[in-house]
Amino acid sequence: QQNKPTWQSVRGIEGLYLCNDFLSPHQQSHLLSSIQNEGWFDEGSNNQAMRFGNLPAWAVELADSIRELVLSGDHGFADKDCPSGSEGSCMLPTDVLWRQPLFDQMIVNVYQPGEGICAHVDLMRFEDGIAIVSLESSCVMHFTRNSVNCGNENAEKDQCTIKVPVYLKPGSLVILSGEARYLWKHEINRKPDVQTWGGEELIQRRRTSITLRKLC
Ligand code: AKG
Repeated sequence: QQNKPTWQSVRGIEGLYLCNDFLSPHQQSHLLSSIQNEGWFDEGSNNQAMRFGNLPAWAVELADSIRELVLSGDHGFADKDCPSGSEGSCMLPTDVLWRQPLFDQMIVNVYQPGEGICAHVDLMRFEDGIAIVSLESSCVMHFTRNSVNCGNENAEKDQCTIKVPVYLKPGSLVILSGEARYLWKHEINRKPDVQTWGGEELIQRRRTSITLRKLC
């Protein structure tokens, strides 16, 4: 029996929500076989697949379960911790939550040990409300933002940047909305010594992620 999924917000990053136990091990295997059956990665040289418009049935199912989870309202946050416009559902503004379809663009990324993704804010051609599902390997995703108090041009670059690590387990779901989506960059640097959590270096395996977005 799978525990009831629980949400966490990330201190200091408005609009970043993490559900660590979103998918059971069985659901994770089902997703991985669905991806494998698509044949996108049969040639070992491919590490990314992008789909626009109608998504495969398994991805629509995944999107439905994200909406259901956000709607279930069991987030445990005080209203003050939910962005305005989210009216009780907290993790996503109501207009995002009820748009149809919730997502019409998907990227599946496959990372070998040592591989990651550079710091970026997702393109403005995508609407607010982005979901990232992690599979196979844990990793640390870093979020960075320039400090608003850093107007002094002599200040060291490091002093100007706020960097927040977030631990992503296989089966976890991240929602980026509002500031987390528009003002914070996210990156995964899997070079040795960077992927540590609780003082321990993470064991790196192949990692697969599914990113779901909606075109403007
Ligand atoms: C992207 O494809 O833009 C991502 O940020 C992917 C993030 C991930 O792999 O977890």
